[in-house]
This record gives sequence, C-alpha cells and structure tokens, in this order.
Amino acid sequence: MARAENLSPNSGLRPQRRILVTGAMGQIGSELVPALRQHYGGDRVVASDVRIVPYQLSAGDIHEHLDCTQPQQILEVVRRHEIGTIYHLAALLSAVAEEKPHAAWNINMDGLYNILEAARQYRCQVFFPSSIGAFGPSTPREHTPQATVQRPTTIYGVTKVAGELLCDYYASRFVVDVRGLRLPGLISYVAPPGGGTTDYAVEMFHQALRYKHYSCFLKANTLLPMMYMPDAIRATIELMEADGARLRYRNAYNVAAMSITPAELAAEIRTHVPGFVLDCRVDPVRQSIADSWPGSLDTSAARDDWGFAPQFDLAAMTADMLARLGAKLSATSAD
Ligand code: AKB
Repeated sequence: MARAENLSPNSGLRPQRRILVTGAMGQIGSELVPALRQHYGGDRVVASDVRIVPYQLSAGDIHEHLDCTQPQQILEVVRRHEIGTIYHLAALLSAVAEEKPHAAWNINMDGLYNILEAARQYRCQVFFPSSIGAFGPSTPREHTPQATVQRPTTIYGVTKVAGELLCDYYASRFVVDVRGLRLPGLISYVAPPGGGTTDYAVEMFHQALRYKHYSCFLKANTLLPMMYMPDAIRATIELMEADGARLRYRNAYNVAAMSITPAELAAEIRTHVPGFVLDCRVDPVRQSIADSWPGSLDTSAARDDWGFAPQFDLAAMTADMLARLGAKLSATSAD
C-alpha cells in the first residue's frame, strides 16, 4: 500500500466534505483509496467503479457503482454523499484505447466532462490524471518541458490533451479548482495494470519472480519515464493539498522519478534475481505508441510550485517491488 504517512506537514488541511474516487478498482485507485482512507478517515472516502466489487468490503467502507458516462449517476452520488473532492481516475489506458477508439473517446472525454460539470455545480475540487501520452512525436523527447508541443498520435493522447484543455477551461471560466499530473509509467505490486504501454515494467517483475524469464513487448532500448506507485500516490495527495495560489498550471504537471529502458530494468532485477533472462517479442502497436512518447521529463515546475520530490529511484524501487511482490505471491500460493 502507498505510504500516506510520509505526506508533507501541510497535509493537515483536511477537506470537510467527502471525497469521491472514480475508477477506484483500477491500478491507481486500488492504492489511492486506501491511502486517502488512512489520511482522511474511512468514512470520508467514497470509492466508485463501473465494475462490480469482487472483494469483501471492510466495515464502514463506502462503495458506489458509478458509470461516469452517465451524468445523472454522478450528480446523484455527489449530492447524496456531500462530495467536495473528486479524484477522477476512470479512463481507458493507451493500448486498450487504441483497440477501442470510440469507447476511449466516450469514457475518457464524456466521463471527464460529466465530472467537471458536477464539480461546477457542486463546487468540488477535481483531480485529473493526464499522462506522458499527452505528448507526441513532434514534442522534444528528452527533458520534455512543462509547456511544449502536444500533438499526440494516439486516441489516448488526444483525450489527454483535450482533457487538459477542458480542465484549464473549467478552472479559468468557472473557477473550478482542477489539478492534474502528467503521469509517467507507474510501477506497482498491488493491482495488475490494465492495458497500458508502460505495463511491461510491472509484467517484468511478475515474470522474473515466477519464471526468471520475460518476453517484453517493447524493444530493450525503449526509454520511458517511470515512477513507483507510492511516489505517485503521495504526489497526487500533495498536489491536491497544495496552496492553489502557487499553482501556475491547472491542466497537469510533468512528474516522473526515473527514465529507464527494459534492458536497464532487467539488469537491476538481475542483481536480486540471478539468471533472470529478458528477451523481446515486439508488439508493433505498443512500440509505436512508446516511440511517440518522451524519454524523460522536465519536472521542475512541479518541484517549484508544490514541492514534488519522489523518493524511489530505480534501485530503491526495484528492491522494494521485489520484496513486496515476492511476499504477496508467496502468500497467494500458500492459500
Ligand atoms: C499507459 O501506458 O497507457 C499509461 C500511461 C503512461 O499513461 N501507463
């Protein structure tokens, strides 16, 4: 689980109304929801997803079935639970979006529009997860600036750029307190990733521990920005608690903790799992998505405006990930 206890001192600013998380059963939501419950109290957080909850809810945990393409459902949940903050995580990731572009537009764009409209009407704060997918082949690839060319060539990227612009518009036109991160690839041992291009990294850890062998769907030298999930969860909550007057950007801030290739990740894993073998069976769709994305990001705006400071580099992330995933896999196989 993300370590919410590591949050900075200004985390004492607690919102009075409840917090709604959409897409709560996804890769980020699976760790953000427990972190928010730990930080603000379990009765303050409403987890929602269009999927049916497969697990036993702890006593007191609030869960709603919510389809973000249905505006009335959102308004009803926001009204009934007195929501003041919405973490809007429900979205299709890059590779799945490319398979289903119409669904991607519907879920990623209509969903965001409906959330922003509910936020406008009920004066909610909103978190929007943008992505490195909001950049494209004409963006400077190294040390990609905060403000730069954004002409993505994937439907996922199109929805992320349009989403950033819509967030900017609601912030300036309707004074909605919208905040966002341009997330890199996220590495986590809690929930399996769901259809991203950077998911190779999570798959590699699973396969290394199970079989000491992984066939990667990207070329071994594909450089992409990444971050360990505990850093992403902490950054998300810190951004939402930051002094709004200091935020120069309402679309989304560049964040990342490392830039790595599959070969570099494999070499680091090999220091803990001797004999681990990486080979590559390249998927042309996901390779072309990765080739259109930055290799590294300039994160100085996030550092300057709200103190972004990731704690895990490649070595620290790999050691923690192997220890925690290893423990989880052993516990599962012992069941
Ligand atoms: C994906 O690969 O689609 C996501 C992302 C970088 O936005 N992890």
